[in-house]
Amino acid sequence: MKYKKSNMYRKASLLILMVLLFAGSAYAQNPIVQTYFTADPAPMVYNDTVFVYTSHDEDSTKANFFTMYDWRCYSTTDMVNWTDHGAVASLEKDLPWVNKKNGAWAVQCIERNGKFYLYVPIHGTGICVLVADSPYGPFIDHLGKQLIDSDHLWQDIDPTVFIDDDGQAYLYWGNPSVWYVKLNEDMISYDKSIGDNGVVSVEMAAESFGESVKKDGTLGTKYVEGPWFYKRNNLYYLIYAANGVPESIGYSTSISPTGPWKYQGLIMERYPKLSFTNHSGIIDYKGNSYFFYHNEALPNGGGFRRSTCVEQFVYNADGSIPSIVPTVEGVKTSLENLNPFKRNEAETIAWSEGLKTASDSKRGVYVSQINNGDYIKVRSVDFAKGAKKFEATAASKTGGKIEIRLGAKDGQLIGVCEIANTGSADTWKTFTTKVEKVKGVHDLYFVFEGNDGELFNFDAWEFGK
Ligand code: FUB
Repeated sequence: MKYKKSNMYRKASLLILMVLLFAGSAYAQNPIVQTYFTADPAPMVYNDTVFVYTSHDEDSTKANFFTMYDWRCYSTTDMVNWTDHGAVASLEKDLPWVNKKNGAWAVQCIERNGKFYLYVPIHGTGICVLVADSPYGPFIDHLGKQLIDSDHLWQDIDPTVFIDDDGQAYLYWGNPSVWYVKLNEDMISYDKSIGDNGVVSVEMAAESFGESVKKDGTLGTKYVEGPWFYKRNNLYYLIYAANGVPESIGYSTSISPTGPWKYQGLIMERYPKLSFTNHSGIIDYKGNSYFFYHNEALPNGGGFRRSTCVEQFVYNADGSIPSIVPTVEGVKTSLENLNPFKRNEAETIAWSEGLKTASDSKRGVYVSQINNGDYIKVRSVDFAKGAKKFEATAASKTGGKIEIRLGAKDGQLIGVCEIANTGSADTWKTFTTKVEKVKGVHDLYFVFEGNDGELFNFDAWEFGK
């Protein structure tokens, strides 16, 4: 009886936990991108902005395996509204010498002296590096060949890069072991005098990466793939996918950038709706710490259709990382309010349903595939002493409407902006409407209305006083 009761309580608490973790919620913030399947998040803080570079799982998976052609970029300054910068590099366009058009796996970008270095693994081919003058690209392949081509082929994936205080940069990578090189200052070559022609193989010891028993009964370590290398308060951290498939996230620390590493335990365990892989990145931003990972929770999601998520956390006093639980709610509080009295990109989104984004060379990225009932939520918009009018830049073959609402998809309606037929889906015009005077901070909803089919493309919006 006692057992039954406690079992019942356990089941009930588990159910409540599941509902809290994964039920659709008005406050859903995870995954942070709903327009595409994005995996392997690699955050970068630059100029007071967080950029997240992601790999990209295609909507339609080929041969029941990873189907990945390009790498995408998103940015935020408030940790809840994310601006889509589109695909910043692709195998087809930027690495034409690579024979395969699939295999654009986990990426990381880093800035050095005003240049941006994008380390991209191509599954089965090695790791390349592309260089740009801006975090948005265009990223150029100056080498025309792999940076890392160590004959580990399948294993040469998941690069992570870090520049130490003394200026020495390190590139770690690997599945199912870890290797590193010491990058030269140009960031596109490395010191060949150490290890095996420059490539150092990290000793995969149980005290460094935790002990695990393999399927064949032999002993190995918990390390699988997806390393993320950084330093905080003079301690070096290597976090990584651990524990076999489905993957958990574990971590090790060292007082030196090249080890020896000491296994510290798991950060994120396996949970339902996480995919069979997990891949993480950690940053400190505006005094807070954030843990990025991926799940498979979007509609039609799966192991090969994953989605980037983020959770805020607090380091323990001794620098250890607490156990982090994946949530739907994600980051609870916006770090700053959004100013509606300037041009805002329509692709700056806290949450959306039914949409995609597209881009062209003149407009950049815009919101596309808008159908009746789709919507965009933008969080923490500060209308200050009041907005009186609204304008939207859109292009349409048919026309439609934008309902402007506050607080919820069916919240207070403050105005309706009619989008007329502009002649084509890339003929852009600005449409204006009066709105009920709004004051203070609100979550803003754009709810799209119209006939069947695609209504219009939406590039930007702005309120007026
Ligand atoms: O996204 C493809 C692969 O899945 C990554 O390289 C691994 O880290 C795993 O997330």
